[in-house]
Amino acid sequence: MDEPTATAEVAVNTTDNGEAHFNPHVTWVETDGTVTWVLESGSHTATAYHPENNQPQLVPAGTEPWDSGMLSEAGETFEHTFETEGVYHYYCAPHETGGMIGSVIVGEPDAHGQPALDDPPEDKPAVVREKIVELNEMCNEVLGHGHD
Ligand SMILES: [Cu+2]
Repeated sequence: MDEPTATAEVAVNTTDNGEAHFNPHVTWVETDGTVTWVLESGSHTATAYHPENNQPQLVPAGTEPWDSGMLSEAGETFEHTFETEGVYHYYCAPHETGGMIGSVIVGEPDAHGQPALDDPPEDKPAVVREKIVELNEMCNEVLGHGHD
């Protein structure tokens, strides 16, 4: 990924060996950009880590929550427009604990001060924490904020 785009698509699927994925894991759009999730297979959601979704806040402060609800028909889509620069983590409700978690980067935020990029929530299972650490590394790489 070289630069953010105005719109982006994320494929949502269950592979033949049963693994559930958001593809790509990290999506990068401009401020006011729109992400469209497209269900390819399986039954999944795309749900923000937001207090209003009964989750820790892994999105920028003051932003609206989103939740696709269950997508279960191939070709079904859900879209969300991101008005605030920052890093947003989201998950699939039935498969979060299988590590089905993804990220949206909006604009070119300073990596510091992004709740999403903090250490993962301590009350989450190890699989979820590991996935968030992995996503944070990918996000930091996109933002040119590698390890010191
Ligand atoms: Cu899923």
